[in-house]
Amino acid sequence: MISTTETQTGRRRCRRTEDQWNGTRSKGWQRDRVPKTGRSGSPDVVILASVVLTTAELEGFDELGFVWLRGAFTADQAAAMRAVVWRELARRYGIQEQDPATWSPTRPSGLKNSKRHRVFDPIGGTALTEAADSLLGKGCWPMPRQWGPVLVTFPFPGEPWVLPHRVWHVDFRYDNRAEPLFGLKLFALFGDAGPQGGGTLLVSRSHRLVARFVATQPDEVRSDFRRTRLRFMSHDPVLKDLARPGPEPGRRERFMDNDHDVDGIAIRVIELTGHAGDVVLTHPWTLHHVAPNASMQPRFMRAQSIYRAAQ
Ligand SMILES: O=C(O)CCC(=O)C(=O)O
Repeated sequence: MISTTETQTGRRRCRRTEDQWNGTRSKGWQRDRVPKTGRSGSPDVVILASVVLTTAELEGFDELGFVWLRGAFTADQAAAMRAVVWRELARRYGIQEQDPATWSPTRPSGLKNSKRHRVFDPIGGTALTEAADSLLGKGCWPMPRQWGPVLVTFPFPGEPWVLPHRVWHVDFRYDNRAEPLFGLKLFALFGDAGPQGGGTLLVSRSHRLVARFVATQPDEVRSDFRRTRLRFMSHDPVLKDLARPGPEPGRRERFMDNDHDVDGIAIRVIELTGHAGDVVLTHPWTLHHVAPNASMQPRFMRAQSIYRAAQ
């Protein structure tokens, strides 16, 4: 768990402390929060006013590289967001919600009005704020001014779903220090996303692989984003295989139904399926990839990086 402390010089410091809470009763993302111990006498420990993530969730984030905030905003708020986006899709592309024949291009871009529309403000509500406080420390990260690109993926008619290979990536620099946690990547679903319905693909535990790999690289390599990405993806046979063009029989099952051992770290590809209003926070070094949509419905999401404030 992370709390904010004041140093003797008065500078704000964000640090991880031992767990002080045993919040457990789940009601959507909300939980009862009961302080177990209070060591306010210690100069390094400040009892937080509220903490949303349980110990298990924080441990899950450390282990797997992501945490789900189910129902971080409401279905009605998500519906209002989709309405704004459908209006802009109609204006820019002539796309009509009720007519799938008009759902082209598959990944419409440039949805600038929707991007800055205040209807998306609920993404930054209490659930997100408290979870990011738990992970980065209260007061240790600025709230983004908007929620990143509006990512719509329409179904690819008649095309089978295949596990992609080309651009497994992270969005944060490799020359960050691994500790303390230097940011979060947020994925906010504002429409339901079922299996093979365009949900982003993540490699669980990949943040640990990246951290281990970059620690072996000289500074001049780590500061070269492209070079480090290529070196990382080719440094192990499993990752090489993931980045190799498919489809091939069983590739999806191989990577998504089984763990793969990469020198003691068991990775697996998972799909971000969920409901409108769900938010996923990932470690900044969690490897991910855009996915095809083989369902009948568009996938609606926003994705944004959250950065730790400079200390
Ligand atoms: O649209 C998607 O699912 C992929 C998003 C992504 O790769 C990113 O935000 O970095």
